[in-house]
Amino acid sequence: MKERVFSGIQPTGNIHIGNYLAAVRRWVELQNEYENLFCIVDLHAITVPQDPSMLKAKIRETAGLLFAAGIDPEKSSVFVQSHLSAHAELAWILNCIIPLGWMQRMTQFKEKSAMQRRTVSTGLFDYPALMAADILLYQADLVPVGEDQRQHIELTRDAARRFNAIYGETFRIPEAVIPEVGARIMDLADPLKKMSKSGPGGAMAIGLLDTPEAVRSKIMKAQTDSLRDIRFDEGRPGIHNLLVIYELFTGMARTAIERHFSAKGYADLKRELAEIIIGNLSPLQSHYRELTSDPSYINHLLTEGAQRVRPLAERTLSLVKERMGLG
Ligand code: AQP
Repeated sequence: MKERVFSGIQPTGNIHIGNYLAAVRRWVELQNEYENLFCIVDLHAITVPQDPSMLKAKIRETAGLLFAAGIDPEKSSVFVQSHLSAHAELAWILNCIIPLGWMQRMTQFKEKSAMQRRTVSTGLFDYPALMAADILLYQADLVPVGEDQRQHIELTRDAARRFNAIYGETFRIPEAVIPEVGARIMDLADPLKKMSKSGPGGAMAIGLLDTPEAVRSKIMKAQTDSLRDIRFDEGRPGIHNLLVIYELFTGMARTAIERHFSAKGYADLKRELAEIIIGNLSPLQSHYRELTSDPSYINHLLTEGAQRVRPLAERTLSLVKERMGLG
């Protein structure tokens, strides 16, 4: 039996190179080794306001980009969260066993609610319980994510242990798989914040569908510092971020990168990096255009994905209900 991988992505904004390098590209690499489930988490997306027609389009765009990046529908099930009501049902059940104090510690909610103030929804607060439901529903072993999701996965593990302790062994305890390099690609305008699809820095995130001109313009405007030497130094977040992106796209060793740029300046690094990103995104973009030329094809793959995972979700949900005496 292969171990099971589960991960999700929100259909919000434009998928960026942070999502790609820390999550999507690694999902592609794991495909042969594991059983894979990748979920487009539209119920998470609506924790902040979304335009309905835009959301529908972004769900298809996200799916198209996953397939274009190399997710193989023969090896991986890609599906939409709202196609399976079991996610919301299990989230409600988990709400009833997760202590409020655990949820109040979640830093992502604190950061996001501070930005939204009065418009903040109860759903945004409850986001981690829904994420726990997503993962536990499929009895996932491994959850490959970026660094920003570490705390949510800890909460998922705690919720599963608590449920198992109260009602008997029900959930497998999942493990986060977080890359050593590139787990947190930073925003180009503010390298102290993570690159984000929907956050305030969204305009300076490099989208997988960005044109070469847009990539060049964003990279050339990226914040650096007033020093000159080009080396990996976490104390210099702007230049460090650009070097990490360079490292991940080229696969070069850090020493080789530093040697390569030893007699060059920031403008050279930015110019080269922009061309490397463009070169990496170009085949993905062509593949995306081919895949989406017939819009019904993506819908078909998503329907098939949901059909494949439904029995797994239903099995867990009925076990949970049985254990709790529901129904
Ligand atoms: N900057 C990042 N660097 C590395 N990994 C990242 N991830 C997100 N941002 C970075 C990882 O990508 C996967 C999908 O996450 P998401 O859909 O939540 O993406 P987002 O860019 O974070 O999108 P939003 O809409 O701006 O959402 P918030 O602000 O809620 O996170 C995950 O594995 C994530 O870790």
